[in-house]
Amino acid sequence: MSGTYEPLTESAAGQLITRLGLFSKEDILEVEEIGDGNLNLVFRVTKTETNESYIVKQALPYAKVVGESWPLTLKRATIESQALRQFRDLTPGYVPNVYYSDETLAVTVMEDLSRLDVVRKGLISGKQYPLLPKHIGEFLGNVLFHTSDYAISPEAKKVLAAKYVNPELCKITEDLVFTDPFFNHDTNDFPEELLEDVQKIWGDQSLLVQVAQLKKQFITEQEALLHGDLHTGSIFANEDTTQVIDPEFAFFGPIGFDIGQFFANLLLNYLSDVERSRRYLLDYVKETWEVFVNTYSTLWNTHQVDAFSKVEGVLPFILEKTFADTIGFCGCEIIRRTIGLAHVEDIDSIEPHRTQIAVKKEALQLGALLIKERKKIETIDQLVTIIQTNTKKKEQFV
Ligand code: SR1
Ligand code: MG
Repeated sequence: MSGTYEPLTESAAGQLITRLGLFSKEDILEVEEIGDGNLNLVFRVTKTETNESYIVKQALPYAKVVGESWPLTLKRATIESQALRQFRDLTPGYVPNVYYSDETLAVTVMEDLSRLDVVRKGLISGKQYPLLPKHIGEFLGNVLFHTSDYAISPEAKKVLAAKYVNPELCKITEDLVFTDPFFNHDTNDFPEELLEDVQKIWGDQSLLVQVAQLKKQFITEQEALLHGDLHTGSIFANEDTTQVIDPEFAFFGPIGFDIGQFFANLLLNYLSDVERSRRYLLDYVKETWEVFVNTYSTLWNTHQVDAFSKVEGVLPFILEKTFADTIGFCGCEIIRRTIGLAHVEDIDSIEPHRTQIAVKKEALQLGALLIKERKKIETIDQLVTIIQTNTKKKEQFV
């Protein structure tokens, strides 16, 4: 089916669905480009008679958020469809169905999830998703265990990791999450009222040493298959369902990265509301960690293939390391979403402007604190207390 690459139009997206036999030639189709992310085209193709629909996602050969001056590999579409299928095999309830993928066209055809909310949008509007932490904790526990050296042989793991070599997308994260926000780089984007706080970050040598450690871990540790961009815009949900999408940044890396990115995006939403406590978001952080630990530990005790599985102290060592990494990666994500290239609506939409600035200052302080203190925080309850006692929200809502 492939031919040569060209960006799809709405009518070409509809024709693709018909050619695949998902709808017939007689069907009247409505096609809409609904992509609001940083990188891709996303079409919804709906059969008007029944309202059934499919999503056609296509990678563009450049980063949409910047423009054609930032070329980007189309291979990410193959990584994404491969990862979606892999995640669905490991956690069938939490990932949409992929019906078709084409490497040349950089296209993935998948289940339409528009019956659900994009979690970021829902959280901004004050909605709650009580099962989100359980579902994401189980998703993470399963994927991060089953793709690691503790579940598969070292040979199988290396063969699998080779399928997820994703240098260009990893470079984006290395630059945008771990490097640029910590230096005076032209990709950064922040209001002038933050300059003093930002300069404090750039000049904080002890912070920079810690960020360098985290960046080194991101680059060198191949613990398991990561989603690679697990923010709340990569998750759809309602009160009983959760679906993880968009793993084009997938690669083998340190497992705390996915958990930390998820926590950071919950916390940015937590900080964004200066009128209500949004305590439930701290409960989500706590429950996600607890469910992750339970899921991972159960799999460790029942599916471990490594000789060290029964040695007392090995699992706690892994979990302690992952916890510290999670907190550190969480801090980096909070800082980059506040002053780096790719922002989040949770805090960028705060009005009035002076409140937005106050929240952003708080986010920067919290991010730096988490990075620096990560190895001293021993339990998830301590983490929650530290977040509460180091943000102004505490003063308002206790
Ligand atoms: C140029 S891409 C900017 C950001 O969008 C993606 O969703 C990733 O988070 C990336 O860092
Ligand atoms: Mg994305």
